[in-house]
Amino acid sequence: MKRNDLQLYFIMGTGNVLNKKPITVLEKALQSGITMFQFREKGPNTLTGQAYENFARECQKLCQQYNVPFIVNDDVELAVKLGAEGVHIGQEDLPVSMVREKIGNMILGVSVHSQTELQTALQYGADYVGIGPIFSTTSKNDAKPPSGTEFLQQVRIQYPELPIVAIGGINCLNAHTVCKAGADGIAVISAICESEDISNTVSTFKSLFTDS
Ligand code: 3NM
Repeated sequence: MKRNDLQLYFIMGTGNVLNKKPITVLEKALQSGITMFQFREKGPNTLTGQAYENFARECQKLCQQYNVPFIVNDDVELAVKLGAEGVHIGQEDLPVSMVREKIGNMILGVSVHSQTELQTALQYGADYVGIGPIFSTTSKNDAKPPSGTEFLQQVRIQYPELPIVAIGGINCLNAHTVCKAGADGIAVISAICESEDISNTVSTFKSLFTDS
């Protein structure tokens, strides 16, 4: 994978979007220049069965039109079935080794919160790691307490070439701190799902990682 693909990593499921059509939000985000997308259909009242798969396919098709990698959260079977570009897993999901075995050389992203988790992820060939929640978030029910940027900074110093994406409570006002701490990019849900002006939000975020 290209490290630059992590610059602005948008994550969305139907549960994250109020008063708008989720697919319209994704299309606007793609038009505006997001660099990676994660399909994350989790939480109460989310789609199941055929509707779940259909929505995933719809999102994938749009990502293909914009040439943006389509990553599936957790659901390895779905990722393989759809021929997604990759899978992202947390620590509650299948072990990293098992996921790597099932997905071959697809992109594998792993959320890590400690050295031990980081070492396991690297041992089994994670292509990138997600570090968070940097700030407090309301988008993940079981999120850990906010960690700040210390661990992120440590990992960057330890592994200068490792693709790292920061996540959790990141918005246009605080994103510069994770950029300074060494992240290759940011992953966001609410900053885009709840934006009144997606195009402006996307360019604000991207300018942090492209201007220096
Ligand atoms: N994972 P928002 S925080 C999906 O810490 C997710 O691993 C996290 O949403 C982690 O941008 C998070 O709205 C939610 O804060 C990110």
